[in-house]
Amino acid sequence: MKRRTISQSESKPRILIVDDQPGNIQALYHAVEPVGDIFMATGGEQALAFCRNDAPPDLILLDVEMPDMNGYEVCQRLKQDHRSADIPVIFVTGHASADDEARALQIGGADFIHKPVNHAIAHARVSTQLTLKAQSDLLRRQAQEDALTQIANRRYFDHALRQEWRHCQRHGAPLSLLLLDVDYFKRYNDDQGHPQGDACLRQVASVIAQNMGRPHDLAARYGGEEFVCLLPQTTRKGALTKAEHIRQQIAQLGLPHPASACAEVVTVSIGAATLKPSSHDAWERLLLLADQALYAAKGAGRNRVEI
Ligand code: GH3
Ligand code: MG
Ligand code: MG
Ligand code: MG
Ligand code: MG
Repeated sequence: MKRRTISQSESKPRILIVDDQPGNIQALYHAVEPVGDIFMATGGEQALAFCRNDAPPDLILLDVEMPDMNGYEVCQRLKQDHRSADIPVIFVTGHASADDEARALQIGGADFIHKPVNHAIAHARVSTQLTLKAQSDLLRRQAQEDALTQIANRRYFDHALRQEWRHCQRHGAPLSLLLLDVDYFKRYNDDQGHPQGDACLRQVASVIAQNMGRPHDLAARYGGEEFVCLLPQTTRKGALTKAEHIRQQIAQLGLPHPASACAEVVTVSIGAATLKPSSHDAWERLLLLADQALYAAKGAGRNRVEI
């Protein structure tokens, strides 16, 4: 899953048909074309490559006998890669013994369609798998996304922080973190009302998310009116520049906040921290340093960045 954007658009499901014979692809195409957008691959390698791109399919119809790589191997490789492990695979095969079927299910296949393809059966089996996939996508999104702002939630951030800590440690790269807190937000709510407070948080979140420029940058709602940015392979200088840019853009939204004691508009204070992860150190320290910097930013008058 891409970390930056968790929400998928509500577009038609994408179905990948994999078969070395164009005639077979055609037969399946007519059966499943009403339920999704259809893509085709004529070999295993091509199918694997398609599943690694930015818009992987929601379902794969997979031939077993193919010259470059048989369907079982394709399925196994899909299931081993976290980018494609959740894509349901329906095997399409001409001569499946009970052993073949058992093997296909054991390696993670979701279902079977027999050749020659019966349109009604193919349509029904594909529809069932697409419904299950949509339900599991929705559950995963709800587990990872903050409902108010639609950026990543605290649970997802905690997971990503541990992962990026290990990744930066392996690569000897710096890891930066920004903690952002809206200034005098209790007064904002008291003054403008809670619904307006919610709208404000959405706009602040949107600015923060738009500033996540690299694929592994992550913006999350840390809780209440606090946000966090995880910036892998980012130096102290880079983190400061990013934080200052975000701070300015939020002030420039110009959301009126007459009750604020530090500005006329909604502002944030930001604590930044950078560490080179090592086995002698713990990821918790990155959060601690950023929290201390945030506390310093608040103490120094708010609407500022400290590191
Ligand atoms: P400071 O500048 O020191 O950060 O002051 P503050 O008022 O922002 O800090 P405080 O922690 O006292 O208040 C945070 C407020 O954020 C209180 C709470 O009602 C509000 N808040 C937290 N979550 C939400 C939310 O989801 N929606 C709205 N509208 N308000 C929220
Ligand atoms: Mg074949
Ligand atoms: Mg706070
Ligand atoms: Mg507070
Ligand atoms: Mg606050």
